[in-house]
Amino acid sequence: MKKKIVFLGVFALVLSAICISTSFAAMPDANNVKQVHEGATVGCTVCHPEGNFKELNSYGNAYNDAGRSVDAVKAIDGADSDEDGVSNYDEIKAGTNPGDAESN
Ligand SMILES: [Ca+2]
Ligand SMILES: [Ca+2]
Repeated sequence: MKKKIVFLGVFALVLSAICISTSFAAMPDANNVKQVHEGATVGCTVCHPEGNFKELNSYGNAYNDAGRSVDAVKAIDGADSDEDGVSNYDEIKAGTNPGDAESN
């Protein structure tokens, strides 16, 4: 019983470390968006579907294709990556999701 508890504790620690390192890996990208859109609230779901951070949404794909940089954010600002009728720029400024057509 004690071995199972120790195993589960170690497993939880390793899983936490993986989750934290994955989040930090994406932080430069979120910071690139924040640098262009000062004051914007930018989370993981700007580039990833909710609950699936291994995939990219339409905005994440556009940002990735443009080179994952501050210049990439600027280059795709005028586009409407999720085709909901609102530009990426306007969505980020408004706090809606530029990679989710249901959010506008
Ligand atoms: Ca849009
Ligand atoms: Ca949207």
